[in-house]
Amino acid sequence: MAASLKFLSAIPSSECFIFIRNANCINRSIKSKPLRSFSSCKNFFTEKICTRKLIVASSVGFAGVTFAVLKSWAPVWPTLAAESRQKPDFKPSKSIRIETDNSGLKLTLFQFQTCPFCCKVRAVLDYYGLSYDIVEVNSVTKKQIKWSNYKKVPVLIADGIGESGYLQLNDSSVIISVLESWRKDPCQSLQKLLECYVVIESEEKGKKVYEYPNKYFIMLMEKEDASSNPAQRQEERKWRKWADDHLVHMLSPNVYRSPSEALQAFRYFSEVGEWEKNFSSLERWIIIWTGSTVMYLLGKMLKKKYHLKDDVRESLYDACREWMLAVGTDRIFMGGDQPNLADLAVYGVLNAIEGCQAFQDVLDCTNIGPWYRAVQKMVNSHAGSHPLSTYDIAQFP
Ligand SMILES: N[C@@H](CCC(=O)N[C@@H](CS)C(=O)NCC(=O)O)C(=O)O
Repeated sequence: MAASLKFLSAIPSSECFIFIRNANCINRSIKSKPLRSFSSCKNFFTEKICTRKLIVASSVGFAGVTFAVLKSWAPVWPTLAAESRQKPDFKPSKSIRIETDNSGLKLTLFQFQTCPFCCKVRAVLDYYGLSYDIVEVNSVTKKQIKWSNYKKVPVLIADGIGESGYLQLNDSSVIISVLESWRKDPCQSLQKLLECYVVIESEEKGKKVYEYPNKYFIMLMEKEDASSNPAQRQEERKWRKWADDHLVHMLSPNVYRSPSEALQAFRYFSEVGEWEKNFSSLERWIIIWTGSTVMYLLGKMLKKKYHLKDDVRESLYDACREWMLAVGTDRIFMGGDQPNLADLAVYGVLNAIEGCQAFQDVLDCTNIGPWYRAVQKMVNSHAGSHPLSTYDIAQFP
């Protein structure tokens, strides 16, 4: 059983698409220290998937081959709950350098390449033209985030801050809101801004659940935000939440709609996630074939859970059309002439499946294509970079 569940966690990115939010929290307690107080989260599947029976049933047939792969990872398993606090020191798998970036920030993103939450964060970092390093987390061992009590990705590290010498930001929406708040007023320290994002810790069926009730809010402190009005900010928050709570749930049932699509999706994830760096050929082969089979079955379960239409594509199309209706025809982006955080969130989530058949179908059957390409252009050209003069470097970070 443990072996089966562990194996399932070896499915990079696919796990992102089966993100299921815990709804009713009990025994809530507010912690004002957001990030460091986390006790370790357990494996995503063990804490998120309600119908474990399906997972076990699906996995059992693959136990033999899985065991061979897992054997070498077994020593890592018990240490996932370790409370280590030393500064993370990992060789980046990629460094994104933007010449015009004079923010003074030294950022490192711990991520899975095709996780929609990580894609959202990258969209924002790229759009704002911030340089950053990427550490690709091995989703089997998660050894790159072993130093952290928070066991999900994305995690963003800002170096050179505070006693420990680094600041850890967890949760894609918190990361994005902190960066946006700082961008609006770079004189505020990231640390201070992060403290504004209270975490609510609760327990559900014996498991820890963390929520950040104000994660979609931008902290303006005493500053006035002349670039938007309250109605626009409310709209932005609403659609950022929609991207996390609705759009993201369309992905799994769609990319794993049929066995052949699931296989194609896994091959795509393997390619863009550079699995050949993390896995041997045999491991990759096993993960792709076993993972796509399991995810095909899970996709069916998620279709039911989120009440998707019989033809799951229709639900995905509906979501894209709903978004385009919200953007309307009078503006290029929801943010007007420039994408706002809602544009970047929706773009980021869809970007995670760009190489999948489902994405091609969305382009063919909805009117979202021109908007998507327009955001992509803005993101890739770092159109949201600050003019150099607006930074007061002396104040950083
Ligand atoms: N609310 C979080 C969700 C992050 C999340 O679920 N990440 C998945 C990958 S897509 C993960 O790290 N799963 C591993 C695990 O739970 O052990 C966010 O927005 O960052």
